[in-house]
Amino acid sequence: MTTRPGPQAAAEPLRIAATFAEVEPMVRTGTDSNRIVVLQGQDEVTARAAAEQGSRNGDGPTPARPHKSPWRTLVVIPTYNEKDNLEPIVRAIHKYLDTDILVVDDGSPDGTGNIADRLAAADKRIHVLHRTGKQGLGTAYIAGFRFAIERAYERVCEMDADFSHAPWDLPRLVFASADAPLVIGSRYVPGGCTVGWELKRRLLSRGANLYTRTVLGSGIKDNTAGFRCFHTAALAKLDLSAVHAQGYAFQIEMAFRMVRAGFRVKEVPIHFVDRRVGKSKMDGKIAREALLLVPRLRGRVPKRRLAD
Ligand SMILES: Nc1nc2c(ncn2[C@@H]2O[C@H](COP(=O)(O)OP(=O)(O)O)[C@@H](O)[C@H]2O)c(=O)[nH]1
Ligand SMILES: [Mg+2]
Repeated sequence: MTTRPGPQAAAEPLRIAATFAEVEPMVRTGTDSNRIVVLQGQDEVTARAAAEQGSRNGDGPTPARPHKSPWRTLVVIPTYNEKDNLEPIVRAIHKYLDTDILVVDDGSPDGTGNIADRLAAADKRIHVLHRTGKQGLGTAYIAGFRFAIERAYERVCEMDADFSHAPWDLPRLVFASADAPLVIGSRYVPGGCTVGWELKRRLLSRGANLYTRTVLGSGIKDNTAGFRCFHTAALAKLDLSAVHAQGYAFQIEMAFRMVRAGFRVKEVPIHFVDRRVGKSKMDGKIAREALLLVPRLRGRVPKRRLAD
């Protein structure tokens, strides 16, 4: 399903959920997560007032204070030319979740790396990894995963810099990870959708997922999604040096490796919104990599149970 937010959607009243667990059935049955105030221990009057204020400011249903993750969590944000997005997304994340953040910048010509350094100098929860030249999303995430494993984080999340992934959905993913080593913010389960993408991009994403589902048969509905939360302990058991994909096929490959290793994968619905500013790095080369790699994964990825 693809929808555009109409005037009615904006006028919908805020709904209250006592916990993140209560949010999920609401979103599955059609409530936009930006209309839900999650108490998770905060008192209702204060929480509602903060969320209403946040919604008026265009920041979504901000909590009165950021939610606390039950686990030591690192959010990895890969960046390439995201100078107008990086600081706003980092601030937005910290409104919703008290978490560490790692920016993996590939020497962005627009100076995103300098912005990341400035943010890191001002907040010890923010870290930066500078790499030389554009090396692809996949290798950026692998570097982020290794950073998380080495520093004993319990959860590592993937998130784009461009506001396609809503900051209010990040704590949903983290809380949903209680019983699943991989949680995917999914556009293709009931309650999920894309907003604002042109037909060509919609068909490409739908086609890639139909193709992947048919070839791999792993049961995952949104294989290319880049909004995820992993248990670091599960990643540490995988052979990360064996991961082939460099571009977006990386997302397909990681999900498949988790399934083959016997880890539970859970999809929670999200509304994916087209990027606010800047340009997509999606190109023909990235699509071709996925087309060629997917059939090979069946032979390459070991079917060896690593889950307890
Ligand atoms: N470090 C790094 N980040 C990248 C690279 N390619 C894309 N990104 C980042 O990955 C995220 C997703 O890319 P984007 O262009 O928005 O892809 P789209 O949402 O599929 O159109 C954004 O935060 C990009 O800045 C890369 O080669 N290296
Ligand atoms: Mg994007």
